[in-house]
Amino acid sequence: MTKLNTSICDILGTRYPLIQGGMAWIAESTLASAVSNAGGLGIIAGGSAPIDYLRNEIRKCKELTDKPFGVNIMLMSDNAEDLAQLVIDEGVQVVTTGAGNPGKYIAAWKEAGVKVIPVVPSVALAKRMERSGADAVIAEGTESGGHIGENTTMCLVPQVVDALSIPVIAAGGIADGRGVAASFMLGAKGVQIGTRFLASEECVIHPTYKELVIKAKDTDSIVTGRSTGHPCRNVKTKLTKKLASNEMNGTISPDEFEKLTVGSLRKAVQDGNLEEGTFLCGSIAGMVNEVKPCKDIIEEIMAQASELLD
Ligand code: TUI
Repeated sequence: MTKLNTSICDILGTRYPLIQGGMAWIAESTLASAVSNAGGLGIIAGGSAPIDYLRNEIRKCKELTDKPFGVNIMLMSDNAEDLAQLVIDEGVQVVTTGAGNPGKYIAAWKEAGVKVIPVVPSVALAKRMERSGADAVIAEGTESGGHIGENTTMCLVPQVVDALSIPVIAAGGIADGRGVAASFMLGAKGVQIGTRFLASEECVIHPTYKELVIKAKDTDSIVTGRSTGHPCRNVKTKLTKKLASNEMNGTISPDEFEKLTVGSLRKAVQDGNLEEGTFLCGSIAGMVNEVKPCKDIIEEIMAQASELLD
């Protein structure tokens, strides 16, 4: 059986080269510890949460696993600087970042011995991250859920691999062993998976959210927020269809869009509110059809990838 033990396992201190996506409002200590206990790297999402919430989740995760786990810093958050310091103070082993350039934090993280793995949507930012001392990068294609760049996983990953000496982790559109094997063929040394874990037993989102992901077909994701410069991929619902079409025909201004969507992810995750919630998901949701424990998800993915790579 092909060993999937790569340089990413050495950097993360994990059995498998697999990182769980840092999904804001979703990825907390229950999910992160389940992924870490199953041999991947669980991630707690900082999102735009208050610092006390994140500190508490980090401490809970330490109780739930003795394996390494990480924290995602969402750089558009007003309190990103405080959260960036918190991961140092709490001795978190790995930090991933999203929605911006984490350059100004990298030296302090490295000094504290934190492994730094920024999400990048382009070769240009990937090169800057390597120069700034990142340990690896996550090249995330537009198939991903949430805030996205323009390039696809298939095009982005090999170009980032060619441009960098540090290892590259592929993300966007990966939910089974075929996606992992394909990522390896593109030169990636690991994968980040988000949407598949939405339909895990340990993911503590509203049942309506899980049901939407499980029922989604291949054509059931939609991008909103293009007019604001912050495009986000969601489950297609009455609300997201209306938002996208209003943006397209100019009947909603960026300001009105922001007003309508503020707090909408929380409404999806906690309340399952179909009228006002935005249910972020990747375009691979069509392939996610069953809720399972994280351990089963990870073992099935890795066994299939290993067999294919053989
Ligand atoms: O960050 C994500 N996914 C997210 S963050 C989020 S919360 C949010 N909600 C609404 C608007 C904005 C954020 C929900 N989902 N994925 C990682 C990711 N990072 N995707 C794209 C990027 C990215 C984009 C631009 C990373 C760096 C970047 O750099 C711009 C620059 O400053 O060079």
